[in-house]
Amino acid sequence: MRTQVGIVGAGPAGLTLAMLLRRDGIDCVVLEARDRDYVEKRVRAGLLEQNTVDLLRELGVAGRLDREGLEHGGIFLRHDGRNHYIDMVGMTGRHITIYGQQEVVKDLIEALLERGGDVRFEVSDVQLHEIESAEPRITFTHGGAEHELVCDAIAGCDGFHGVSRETLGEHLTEYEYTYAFGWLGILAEARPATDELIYAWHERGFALYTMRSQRISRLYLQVPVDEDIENWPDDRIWDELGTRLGDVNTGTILEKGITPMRSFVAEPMQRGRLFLAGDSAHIVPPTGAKGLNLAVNDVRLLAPGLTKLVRDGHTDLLDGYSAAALRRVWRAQDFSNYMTQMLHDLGGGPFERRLQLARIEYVERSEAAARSLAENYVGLPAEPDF
Ligand code: FAS
Ligand code: PHB
Repeated sequence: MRTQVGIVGAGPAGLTLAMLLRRDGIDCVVLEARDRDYVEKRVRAGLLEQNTVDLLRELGVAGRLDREGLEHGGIFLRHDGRNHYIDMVGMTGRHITIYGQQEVVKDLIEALLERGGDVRFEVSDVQLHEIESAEPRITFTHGGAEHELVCDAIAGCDGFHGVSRETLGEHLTEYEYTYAFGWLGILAEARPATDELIYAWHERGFALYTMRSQRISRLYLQVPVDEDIENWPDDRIWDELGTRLGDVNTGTILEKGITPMRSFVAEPMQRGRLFLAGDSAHIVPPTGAKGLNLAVNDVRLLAPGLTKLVRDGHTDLLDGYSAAALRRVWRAQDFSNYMTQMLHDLGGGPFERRLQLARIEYVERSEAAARSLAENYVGLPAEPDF
């Protein structure tokens, strides 16, 4: 088979890229290991920056987002039983929107297929070949048969455990930082007791109150990284959330799981005709809610370069892709680390805990500190090279 851009992975990065390329009349095929039902039900992120919402609107896939998404103007920082409001729209003019990642993925798949897009689910044995040639190839198995896809370029949007970064192996410099704790996250049939997110500093550890709708709450607790979910029966989870967050509405827990926390960046995000985007190149701790938004930002920067390559064979735009994407990746790494360091029990003892409270109180008191947090949280404006 022949296509112009081969895309590995049907997550937010791969699907948004396919929409951008098809809008430019560029032919592409998306290869996804899981089945459609699985990727449309996989619970992950839930917070969209203004840039991400703007791009989804521009692509004409924000109808349901605009109807069902919850637009927020700020967040609460909580400690010592008090909530302090950070008025982000007041300070930046920009909003964040709560809308589940699986809903974004569902909307993108529906729109892509409606517009004649080519998404192959349940592929396996994906291998990338001759990525340094002008005709890189992808071999894979689908429907019990082996296939070969010849492309002008390949986009590796297959997440942290995918095959794309592996293919670049020794050519990459990897930066990694692992936290000694994780997040126990729950999805619950319970009306959120807050209209906007609460990030809580508590001597027993961090907690986050977020939601998916007026009926569905999403809550997170800091737990040791090697914690066993079996040790957390539902009532213990609700007790601990109540202790750290104060007023919490309980309900049926629909889903619970523990996610490790790490920061990871692979550089450069391209080699030859293979371009990494999203979690395949970088992971951020979810405290800054940047994961999904960075994936979308990467492909916003990548698409024009791929279009130019296909149309006139020039790589000048693509040559600057990695540097541009990494500028925002490191900005997000720094911000996510800042939020994680300020709000979690890092195990450093009472002096460190007291320092954290001093940092939070500085954000509460100083317009400059609050504005810096706000502009990073809502996402710095999108630019051609950032
Ligand atoms: P994805 O991982 O979303 O998509 C990659 C796709 O590639 C997957 O569908 C996978 O099945 C497919 N794939 C993998 N290997 C393949 C192969 N060899 N062949 C074909 N297909 C292959 N971010 C937040 O901001 N807030 C959160 O609360 C949050 N929670 C998270 C919880 C978990 C458990 C995880 C893992 C991440 C979470 N994130 C969160 C971050 C998350 O949102 C990611 O940043 C986002 O999914 C990145 O999107 P993609 O880069 O498209 O990768
Ligand atoms: C979520 O809604 O899942 C969410 C929101 C903000 C975060 C992390 C997760 O920082």
